[in-house]
Amino acid sequence: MGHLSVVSPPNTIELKNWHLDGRDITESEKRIKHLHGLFKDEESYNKLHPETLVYSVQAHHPVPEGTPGGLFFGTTIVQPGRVGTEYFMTRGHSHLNEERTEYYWGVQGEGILILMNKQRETWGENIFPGSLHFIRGFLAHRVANTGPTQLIFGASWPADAGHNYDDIAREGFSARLMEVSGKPTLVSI
Ligand code: PAN
Ligand code: ZN
Repeated sequence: MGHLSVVSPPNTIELKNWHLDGRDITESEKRIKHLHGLFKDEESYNKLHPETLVYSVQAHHPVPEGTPGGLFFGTTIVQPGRVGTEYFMTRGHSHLNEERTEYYWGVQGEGILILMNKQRETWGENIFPGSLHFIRGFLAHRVANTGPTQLIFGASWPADAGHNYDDIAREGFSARLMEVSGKPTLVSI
């Protein structure tokens, strides 16, 4: 970049599916074998092929993790599927820096953003193409795919948010999203 120069940006988004291209992008995949203990029905979990893909994430990290004022940007694809009657979902986390907020938005498919506050009250917001979700601070968040096709959503979060997976791994959310009488339903645990 130089004074008066006009250049192409280092990154692009494929607007059909929000696939990210360019520099500073990380990719990660979560398969059934990586998600021990996440789903309620262990018998059904053990019957699934360990390599079954559950979700994948691309994230653009233009500044180092922890940079005050920095922003990250990502695309998550959750595959359609269930473990027993529980929908495929992300692990879920709160931010280590608990007051840090985040935007999610729906790109493709249908799902539910599951939110839980510090009092362990849990609720959901429908995700659909064009839905916009502001995740307030202090909320644990996770996404389940409730439809027959891939669920794709975008996210942007502060570079100094950090991710706390331990609390959710240990205590879970206070409700699980299950199919009950053919409908996605938050069921208290
Ligand atoms: C998202 C999530 C992404 C995957 O980018 O990290 O959807 O979910 P888990 O991190 O819970 O596995 C985000 O919320 N970043 O803060
Ligand atoms: Zn987050």
